[in-house]
Amino acid sequence: MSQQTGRHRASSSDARADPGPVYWSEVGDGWTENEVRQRTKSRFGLALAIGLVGLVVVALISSAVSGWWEGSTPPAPDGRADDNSVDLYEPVDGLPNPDGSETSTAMAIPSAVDTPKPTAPSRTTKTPTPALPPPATVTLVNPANQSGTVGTSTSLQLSATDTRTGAVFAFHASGLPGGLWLNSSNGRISGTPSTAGTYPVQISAHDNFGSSDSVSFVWTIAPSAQVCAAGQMLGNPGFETGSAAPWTSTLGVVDNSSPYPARSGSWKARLGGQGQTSTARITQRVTISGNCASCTLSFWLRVDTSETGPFGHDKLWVRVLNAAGSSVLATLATFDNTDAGDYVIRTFNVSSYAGQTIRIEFVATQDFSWPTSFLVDDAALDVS
Ligand SMILES: [Ca+2]
Ligand SMILES: [Ca+2]
Repeated sequence: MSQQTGRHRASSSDARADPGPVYWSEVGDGWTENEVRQRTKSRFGLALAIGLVGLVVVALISSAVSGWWEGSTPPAPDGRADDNSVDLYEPVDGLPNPDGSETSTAMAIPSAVDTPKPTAPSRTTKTPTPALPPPATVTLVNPANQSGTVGTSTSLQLSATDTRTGAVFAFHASGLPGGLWLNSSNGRISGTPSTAGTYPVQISAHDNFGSSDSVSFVWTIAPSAQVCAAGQMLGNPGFETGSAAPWTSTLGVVDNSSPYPARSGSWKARLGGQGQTSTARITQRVTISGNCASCTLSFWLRVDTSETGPFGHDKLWVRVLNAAGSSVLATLATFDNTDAGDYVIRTFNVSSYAGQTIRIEFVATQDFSWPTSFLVDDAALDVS
């Protein structure tokens, strides 16, 4: 049940005036009926204090007002209970209204003066903030290390994914081997490598949302496939120039002296024969063609010696050194004074050095007495 309260509009100083209509709030102005009554009595007390004009009149007002309030629990004047309106109510008091339109009936002033109570403003629905699109994350697939060959066309397709749909990628690359280029739109690297080498490559993919990813890999480009240039690779193989080049030797190795015969022509390499402690050497650097299936080193060797015993005192080594001559890759053979005899061809398979630059070396040592001469002639490095 709604609480009904009222407020009196009449001026207490106008003792003879009709108190006028009463605003009858059916709901919610915070006054209880008793409070209204109490306020009315206070007004009555105030009128008593200031009004010596006439106790009778005051009493009449008091009587009228209190008479109305006392025991009066009128229905909603407009007959619409609990409609949350404010009604004007003219109590039956027999006094003229302030505007002279005294009515002595208990009729409610029609609800034409009803003023609907303002309703609480409805809570407006907050416009939802549009959801942020999901973050875009680019993942660029690492193509792993690549290899290629100079002169041989190649291609590599880059691939990227994005967490957002509708991504459009732009690819970039740095450090590509010469001769290769990247199509930044479709991510395809293609071309023909021009220079052998090892290339650290960095690639990246950028999407249209501002995200990117990058990866690195190594692209190794091998020299162009070589064809074996068949033939004999050594220069001045029979020493007939009368000097060492392109061999490199210690002094006096290239020799045409007698009684040490050449195997062919007039010249040969003579290592040792001094009869005192010494070392003689002759080497030649040579590059063996790649892709040669067969590589054979050969030379003719004659050993003349003054040694007579069964022991090797004076020696000859035939070796393969690296290009710089700083390390021994292989010792092909070792001879000594016990191998004394006329020219015999000696052959060695050096196919494992195809495609490399090596040094062929003959080196001989002598002990302190009884000389031994190692005569080398008609050397050859045949490849095919
Ligand atoms: Ca010769
Ligand atoms: Ca000796």
